[in-house]
Amino acid sequence: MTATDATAEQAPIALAVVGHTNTGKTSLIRTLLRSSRFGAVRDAAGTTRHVEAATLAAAGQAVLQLFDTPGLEDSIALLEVLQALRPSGAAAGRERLALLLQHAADYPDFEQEIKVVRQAACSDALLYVVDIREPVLGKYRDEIAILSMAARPLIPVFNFIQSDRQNLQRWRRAMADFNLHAVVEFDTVAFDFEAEKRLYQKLQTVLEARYAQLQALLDYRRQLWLSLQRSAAHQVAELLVDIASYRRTASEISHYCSRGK
Ligand SMILES: Nc1nc2c(ncn2[C@@H]2O[C@H](COP(=O)(O)OP(=O)(O)O)[C@@H](O)[C@H]2O)c(=O)[nH]1
Ligand SMILES: [Mg+2]
Repeated sequence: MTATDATAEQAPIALAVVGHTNTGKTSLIRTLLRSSRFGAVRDAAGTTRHVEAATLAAAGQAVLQLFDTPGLEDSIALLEVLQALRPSGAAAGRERLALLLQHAADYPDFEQEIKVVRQAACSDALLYVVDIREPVLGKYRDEIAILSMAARPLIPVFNFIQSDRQNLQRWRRAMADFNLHAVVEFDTVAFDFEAEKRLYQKLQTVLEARYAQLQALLDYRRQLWLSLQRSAAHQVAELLVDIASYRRTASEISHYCSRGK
């Protein structure tokens, strides 16, 4: 291994969080950060307009850099544009994206989408967030076709999983058609650590060179989660003891009763 490889392996892993608008991309990052201050979350299209970054660290060492991106809005038209580009080499998808990025100024209608594909092209892996309440529409298939051109590992993250298990099966089958079998179920609202753990484990399988870094993050986050749970249990226990030991004298009660009449 060269010195450059060793340095590269220590660098944080860049993860682009991508997907259609309003699927919960910003919410996913907020959940991972345990912070409601990151970005803006709203039940409306186009809330995130620019790429924003956040870092997850283990014991002071930055491990993951999460890049929140605007929603892909018009993937059908963008895929047509990309397919009309005629690259000369064998790596057609990557070259098509490179051509689009080189000539970004010629495509003002795709300003948002170009921000997304630019980030995708310079990330180590992509988390493709899906609102599984939606049917598997052509525009979502086109999003995956575009993102695949970045030639980066892509992990679908199924969000809103509390809603409809049947749709989840449909989404699983659709992803399998794209050869995407390493998927994650992650409800950003009804969340537990198991989902976060699985996300890191899936990343370990697609980014093998980063296995140790991700394991350090997983172990660290598990400790954090356990201490959060312990302090929550402690507070609940204190509340129960306070309630159990609460006393009010009979004269006080009769005083309240007579005032209530
Ligand atoms: N019930 C539920 N609501 C969610 C979930 N994820 C996101 N939301 C809501 O969906 C809306 C869009 O989320 P946001 O994170 O802004 O989506 P983005 O446009 O992809 O960044 C917000 O109102 C969120 O509160 C989830 O897992 N469950
Ligand atoms: Mg957003």
